[in-house]
Amino acid sequence: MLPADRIVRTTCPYCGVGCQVDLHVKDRRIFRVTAPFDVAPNYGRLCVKGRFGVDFVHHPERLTRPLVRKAFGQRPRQPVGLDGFREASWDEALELAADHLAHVVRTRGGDAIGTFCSAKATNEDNYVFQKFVRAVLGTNNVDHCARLCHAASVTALQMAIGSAAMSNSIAEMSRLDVFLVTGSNTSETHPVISTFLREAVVRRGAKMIVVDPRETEMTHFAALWLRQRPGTDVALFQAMAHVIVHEELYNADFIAARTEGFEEYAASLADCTPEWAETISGVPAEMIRQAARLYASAERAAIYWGMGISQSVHGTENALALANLALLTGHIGRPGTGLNPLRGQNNVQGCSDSGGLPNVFPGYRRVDDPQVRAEYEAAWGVSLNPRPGLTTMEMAFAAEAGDIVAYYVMGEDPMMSEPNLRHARHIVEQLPFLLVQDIFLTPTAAYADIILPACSFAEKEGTFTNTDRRVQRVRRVLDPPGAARPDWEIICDLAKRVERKLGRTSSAGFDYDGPEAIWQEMASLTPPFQGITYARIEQEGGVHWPCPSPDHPGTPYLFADSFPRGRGQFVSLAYRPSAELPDENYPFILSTGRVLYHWHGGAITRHSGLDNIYPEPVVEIHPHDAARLDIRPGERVRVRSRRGEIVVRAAVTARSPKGVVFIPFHFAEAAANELTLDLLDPKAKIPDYKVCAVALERLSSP
Ligand SMILES: Nc1nc2c(c(=O)[nH]1)N[C@H]1C(S)=C(S)[C@@H](COP(=O)(O)OP(=O)(O)OC[C@H]3O[C@@H](n4cnc5c(=O)[nH]c(N)nc54)[C@H](O)[C@@H]3O)O[C@H]1N2
Ligand SMILES: Nc1nc2c(c(=O)[nH]1)N[C@H]1C(S)=C(S)[C@@H](COP(=O)(O)OP(=O)(O)OC[C@H]3O[C@@H](n4cnc5c(=O)[nH]c(N)nc54)[C@H](O)[C@@H]3O)O[C@H]1N2
Ligand code: SF4
Ligand SMILES: [Mo]
Repeated sequence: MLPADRIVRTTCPYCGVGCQVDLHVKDRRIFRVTAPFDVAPNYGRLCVKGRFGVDFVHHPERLTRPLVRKAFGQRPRQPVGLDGFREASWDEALELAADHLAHVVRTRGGDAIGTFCSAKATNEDNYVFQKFVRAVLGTNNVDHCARLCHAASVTALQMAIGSAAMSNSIAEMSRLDVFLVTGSNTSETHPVISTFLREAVVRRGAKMIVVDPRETEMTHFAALWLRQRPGTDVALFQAMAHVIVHEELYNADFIAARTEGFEEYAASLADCTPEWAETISGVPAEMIRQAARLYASAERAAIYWGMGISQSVHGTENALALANLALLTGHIGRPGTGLNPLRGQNNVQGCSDSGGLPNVFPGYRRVDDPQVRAEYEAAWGVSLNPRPGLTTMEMAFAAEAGDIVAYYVMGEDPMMSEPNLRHARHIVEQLPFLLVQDIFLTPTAAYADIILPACSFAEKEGTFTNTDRRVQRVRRVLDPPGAARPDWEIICDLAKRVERKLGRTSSAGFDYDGPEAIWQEMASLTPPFQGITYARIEQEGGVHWPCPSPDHPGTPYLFADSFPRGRGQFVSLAYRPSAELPDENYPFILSTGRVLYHWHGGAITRHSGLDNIYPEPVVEIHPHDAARLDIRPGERVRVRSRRGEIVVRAAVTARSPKGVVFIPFHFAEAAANELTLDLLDPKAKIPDYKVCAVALERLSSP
């Protein structure tokens, strides 16, 4: 083994588990990744991405210079490769970008600009990003991929209890008693968490209930696996609630002390019998009863969920159905109980916490609350726009209508991650100005007028906040490639130039010594962070917010005494079918999602060694359906929806149920989002990535 020049402790850049890693560096290359065995949250464990997937930082295609489109200003804009851009100095690129943004602010107002911050970037990057957007551009149009992710969970939990963060810590997982996992392919998407969950089952005899249409590694460890038809969760969970009410398995003391709306809600369940739910979901009524009894009569029971719940046109109702179960049984507010939306990106929790949302400042304080706004106006020395901004998909629709004329996209790849890509592309082709800040030339950057090259996690300092609200450090291990700069530094430079061009006499403040100073400013304005400092993270490895003062220990589990909204609110629900169901022309349900080795649009994993392990997309087809269509394993198949088509090879497997095909959305050459539907959940504005209708046709032999 080579002796390392340096070993630097930092946080894995992939998923929300937030594993602590030691990067071993020799001759300016990371040649080995290990995990400290004595540190939370992973205690020595890593998945394949953390262990072998961080080599993307060394990829020769990393962006190293600011780039300006050669055909600057031509419409419709076409996607171009590197040869469609010319290199520019930072000064030229930022002046040009600032000119365009300032021009829009002057002529149309800041609300004509749409911005996307990044769940891949640090808290500090995102704090200055939203500060720039609100204080300089004068709009609240700032959002990020959380909208395409747990938006429905957030909306539902706000309604039910007033806070959307995961209630429990990762540390509690291996001591669980009974727990329900639904809509989460945990072993591929939160792999280290899945090892703690499985440990609870294997070592401690915990009982896991899995509710998922698709077979995953988790289903192999389940005491009960309820395999519902996609999109039928509300019926199934309402029936579980029906059983709990009718068999009087609910927690009357908890309901009386800590909830409201029980009577009305209980009455609304009258017709939601397990037999009714069986006709809708296909899950045998008896299994629904067993699941209800197991969950309700446990001493402690927790619920974990992912995108199968959230990414639906009735995602808010799905998540409310789960919240109702926890309120009925009082399985919340004690260790080993609770409601846990597993957060996906390394810093999606932190990006939201740091104000990367259209309706709130950092710490979820509303932009339309005059008192809160006054605090920020005083701190930043500017007057602020009181109107909540637009969400991700609303910005796209506003751009289509011509109400938004410029986009600033930092660390997101909407031309891979948004639904119905043909439509999404059409919007971007017409957009007057597109500024992208990324580490690779992504399908989105290919449309940019100007590309700003950013540092990756390995080249900058800062913090990420993982899924259990633990604020952890990101440390610089490498020099930036070429002229790339940390995101926060780029934003500050751009912000000052826009301020100058707008003729502002004083600045909202973009001169920071570094990320620590940014953290201090954010924490001073955000009560739940006030006890968290870099020095403390250094000592403790990480601190769970809320942590309101330096002597506060941090909060690993929430809601011990009360909910942020006071009492927990029961919400009556009605089952509604999915927005697009199979028919004669499009006879299959398409479900999209993830595989272990890849990340979203593939920007980073396809520039890593992981791409050799899983080099191409497949469509999973049930053997019964494959036989009917005469499709053999490995054959090329055309998959069509009302919106587009792609060609992929067939993987014949019973993992997905009959009539349902699954395609991962990581591959630009056959992007699943060419097919998906851009209808939204009316409350949370999240699209349905889990149910749309497609047709399959065999093309040829492999
Ligand atoms: N390897 C890898 N890991 C990742 C990511 C990645 O891209 N790659 N992304 C990260 C991000 S941002 C996120 S949000 C998480 C997502 O993590 P997950 O939510 O675990 O990821 P998905 O693949 O979207 O899987 C969703 C699950 O929902 C199930 N499902 C489908 N339809 C339904 C339904 O109607 N009801 C229910 N109850 N379930 C259904 C699917 O069968 C699948 O098991 O993963 C994070 N981790
Ligand atoms: N069909 C389908 N579509 C989906 C989903 C699905 O299940 N099915 N899931 C949705 C979900 S849950 C999510 S979260 C979204 C994710 O959607 P996106 O957030 O758009 O996807 P990523 O590919 O993670 O984009 C991150 C970008 O940041 C860049 N990057 C990495 N590190 C840095 C950095 O430090 N600085 C900067 N500036 N850039 C950086 C990467 O190169 C990449 O281009 O996709 C959504 N889309
Ligand atoms: S589980 Fe998540 S945080 Fe941990 S190593 Fe894997 S991708 Fe990284
Ligand atoms: Mo996500």
